[in-house]
Amino acid sequence: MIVQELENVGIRARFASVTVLKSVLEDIQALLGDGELNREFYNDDLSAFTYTTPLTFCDAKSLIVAAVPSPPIKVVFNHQGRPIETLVPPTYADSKEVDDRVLATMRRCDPSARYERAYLPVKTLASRTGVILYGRNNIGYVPERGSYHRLTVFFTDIEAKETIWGEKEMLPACKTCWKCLQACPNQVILEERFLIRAERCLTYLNEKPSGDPFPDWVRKETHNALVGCTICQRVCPYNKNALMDVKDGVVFSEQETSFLLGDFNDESLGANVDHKLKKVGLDRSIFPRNLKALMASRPHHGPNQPSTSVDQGNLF
Ligand code: B12
Ligand code: SF4
Ligand code: SF4
Repeated sequence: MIVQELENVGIRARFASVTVLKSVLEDIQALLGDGELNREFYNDDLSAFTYTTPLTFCDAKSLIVAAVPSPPIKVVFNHQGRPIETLVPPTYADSKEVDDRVLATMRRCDPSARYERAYLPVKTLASRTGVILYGRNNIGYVPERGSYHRLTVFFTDIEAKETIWGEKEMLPACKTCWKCLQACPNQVILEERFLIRAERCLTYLNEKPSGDPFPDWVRKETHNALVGCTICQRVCPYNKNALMDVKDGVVFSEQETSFLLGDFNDESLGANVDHKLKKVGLDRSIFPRNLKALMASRPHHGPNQPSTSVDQGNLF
């Protein structure tokens, strides 16, 4: 019933008993044991997951895993008399909105049940429950709908009628395609093994605090989004029918842009800037590094010439 209701609003979802948690932990630990997972990356990004029911919800019986379509967002900065249009890729801006949408649909269906957000490696769960297939780029693809989805997972006290817990599967289209591997600027996607080298991914580097400079081997022309990276999804033929309209986000004035670039130190702008950033799922921690890198990656437009409008071919 819940799965069908979610499907009716365009969300692919599956239930799984909480007994699968042990298996999720084993999947991650096996890669660590084999030495495939980089230890620093594991400590930074994966060590905070907890593979048990929460203390506040010990009698949770199952997990609901969901994939929700997520659009990219346009963010405009004004600098030296010209607008600079940038992109926030899918999944950054809408975490609360996505969770609220899934929760509202579940509550409408079963108001007496309890739901609590879970913090788990959600691609592994979504793959083994059949919500997604893995692309060679290691991103989750909803069959026929593509990769531009945010994944989320909730504990609930509803008993799972059946748990499908299959093997992780690759998108059949990837068997004869290497486009993402060829396009990745940082050689993150490999021929000889499935697991990407996440520690080299542009996203891993540009989500770090701004005080961490990009390593020298990152080419300046490869920066393509305010945070994250869209290259391996944009070149993917399986996504060709999944392109979404870019949603308008926020516009930063000349002063606010200079403030974010660190050129203009007037903390009275801080609250407004923070509010705008929050609207698109960001905060000041990635500034000025990412904006400077993005500006340096663009062809020069001349002093008063406006940049071209967001071109999906270039930016998304
Ligand atoms: C850590 C993390 C990162 C890291 C590492 C990414 C990675 N691939 O692990 C960094 C910072 C690099 C990153 C980057 C991005 N991320 Co990220 N990230 C996460 C996070 C927090 C955990 C992912 C994780 O568990 N990694 C650990 C590895 C070991 O797990 P895994 O990739 O699933 O690996 C499995 C497979 O390799 C499989 N496997 C092993 N061998 C084989 C062999 C075969 C044949 C097969 C099929 C499978 C298989 O086993 C592994 C374990 O089960 C999740 C959120 C969450 N709570 O889960 C978001 C998440 C995965 N990220 C997401 C996104 C969108 C991105 C970016 C596109 C950035 C962006 N937003 O623009 C890039 C994409 C980079 C890429 N090519 O994967 C989305 C993905 C949505 C989707 N449709 O899949 C998530 C789910 C966030 C969300 N809530 O929606 N991310
Ligand atoms: S670009 Fe090709 S290999 Fe990469 S995920 Fe898409 S279909 Fe698979
Ligand atoms: S997100 Fe960018 S850097 Fe990371 S694997 Fe994809 S193309 Fe490579």
